[in-house]
Amino acid sequence: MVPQSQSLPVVSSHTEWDPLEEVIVGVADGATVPSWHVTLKSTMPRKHWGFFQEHGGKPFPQDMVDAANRDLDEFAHILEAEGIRVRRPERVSHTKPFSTPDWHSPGGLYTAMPRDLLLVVGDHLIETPMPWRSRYFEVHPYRKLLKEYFHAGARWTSAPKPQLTDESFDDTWEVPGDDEPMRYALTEFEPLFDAADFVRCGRDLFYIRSHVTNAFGVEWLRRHLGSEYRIHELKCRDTKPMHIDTTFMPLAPGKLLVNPERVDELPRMFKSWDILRAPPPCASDDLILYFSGKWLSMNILMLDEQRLVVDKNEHTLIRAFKDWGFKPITCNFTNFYRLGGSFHCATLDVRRRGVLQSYF
Ligand code: DAV
Repeated sequence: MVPQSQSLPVVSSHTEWDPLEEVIVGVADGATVPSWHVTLKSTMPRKHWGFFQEHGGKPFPQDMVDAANRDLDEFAHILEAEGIRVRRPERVSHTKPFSTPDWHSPGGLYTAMPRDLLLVVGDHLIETPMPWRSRYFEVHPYRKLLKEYFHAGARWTSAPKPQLTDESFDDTWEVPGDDEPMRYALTEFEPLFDAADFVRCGRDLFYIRSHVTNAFGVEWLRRHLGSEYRIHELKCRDTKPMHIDTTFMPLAPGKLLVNPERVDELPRMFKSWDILRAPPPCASDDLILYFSGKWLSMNILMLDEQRLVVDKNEHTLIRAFKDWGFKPITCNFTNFYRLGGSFHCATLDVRRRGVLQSYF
């Protein structure tokens, strides 16, 4: 039996698919080009390296921000029409420079992707130790909401604040050749991870090692969550991994969406699950994606075990979802894609109706 929402803590979400009740949707306002660093070199498309090198610290053009905000507002209205409470962070500029005793950043990034910096596991609400220096203060526009959730009873923690000195990064990192083993741009100097490298299936969490998540960070999370949870690594084929949610997306109990270009083998525990291979993305080659590839198509948001939000232009995937028995709801999101994410990245599911259980 699923409990009544009245008895749920204000922050409570165990899976990617339990019925969604409350969600934070990001805003594009104030989006700023992050400054060049080895953590960008290791993750950003090579054809856009020059863009970051040239424009770091400058705001993105206003028309691009406005168009992304139009997509976000359409998305927020769709969620509200489906009966979900939508919350938005504060709209701030990210162009202010900042420093620590060890380094300087000419600006921040954006408030567009709550998925990257906040992790909800059950009733734990965790601010994650992100390795991009430009993102050091990114949680501030969410703090008003976080304090409200705390006052309403949420358990709120922040992982150890990273120092992000040069010791945290392998400055000699180069794109590995075809036969070379994977190397990561992060060292093991301190715990580092982006929340978006993790997905939740009740007592089991899955993650990828990436250029924004090191082993020390995973160990910190494992110990923080304790013996109620099991954390499993997913091996993926990707030379510039950053975030699991364009590679591996659990959709419902027994249903897993995978990126066929990146996933060769799955943990044995998925043997009895339906493995749904995402069809090729439909985005046009003319679409300039500074931060990512086209597999943002897979970055959908489940509203429950059937309803999901998917980009209106991803015709092949929409058809596939229907064939697989889901109820896709379409939304224009191509303008938002340009900031490097889609529906899953742009949201944080604060509360989903459900209880902690094992699906394996
Ligand atoms: O190109 O698949 C997506 C990053 C989503 N936050 C990619 C990276």
